[in-house]
Amino acid sequence: MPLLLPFNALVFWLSLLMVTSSINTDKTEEKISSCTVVQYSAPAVHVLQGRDGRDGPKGEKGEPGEGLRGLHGSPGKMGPPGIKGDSGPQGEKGEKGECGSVVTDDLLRQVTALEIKVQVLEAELNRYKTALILKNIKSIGKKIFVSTGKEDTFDNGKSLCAQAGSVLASPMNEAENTALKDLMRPSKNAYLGISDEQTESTFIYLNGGAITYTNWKAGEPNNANNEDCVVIQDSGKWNDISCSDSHALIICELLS
Ligand code: MFB
Ligand code: CA
Repeated sequence: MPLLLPFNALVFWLSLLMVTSSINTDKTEEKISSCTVVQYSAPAVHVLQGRDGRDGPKGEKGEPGEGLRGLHGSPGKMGPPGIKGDSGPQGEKGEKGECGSVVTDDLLRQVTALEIKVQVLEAELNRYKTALILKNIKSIGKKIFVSTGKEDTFDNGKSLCAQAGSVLASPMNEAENTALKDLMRPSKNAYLGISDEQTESTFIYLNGGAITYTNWKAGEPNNANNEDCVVIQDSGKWNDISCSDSHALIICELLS
């Protein structure tokens, strides 16, 4: 029984103490040889080996151990761009630039004068445009129809319009046809930029393209006496007439 062991030990030591204290230590050697040796043997107590006890309470967590150094891992993902570095050292001086224009006070005065002239011209142009619109101009879509106020032959009319960088008017839809009709008053007829001079009965524009819009008067074109040119009448209807034997109002068209 575990409790006996310490008790036995106590008895042993007390016994030993008693014996040693009863011995006079003056004659040390003689005494030692005559020491009564107390052979202590614990009563023969047959102590049975106990079973292992239950596990004790879990100990505190130990310090982390140092495992074996792992193998070198593969490179990780590209990290975010670093913060902007400091400015580098100043670069070398560049090549001399081309000579810039010197803006002098005189140049500024000239520019200002030109700006004033442009403004005057724009105002004058607008006045003429207003006058012409009231008298001889019709703007329709991308076209501007300008009446010369003159009556002439087909060929002379082509030349007159060409002098102003324009061509004889050719309405390509009802809106343009109506604008021409309104512009030609009080004339009775105005030449169009259309004819079948090249191929009888095949009417084409002056640029050679086949016509895409017509507004023939009933019974026309009748090619009476070989009529190869076309006029718009004050009704807005079309008629084929002679290109040279007749005179009609000349109306030109400009692309705006
Ligand atoms: C015809 C016409 C012809 C001439 C003639 C005076 O119509 O087709 O071109 O204008 O009138 C009736
Ligand atoms: Ca005719």
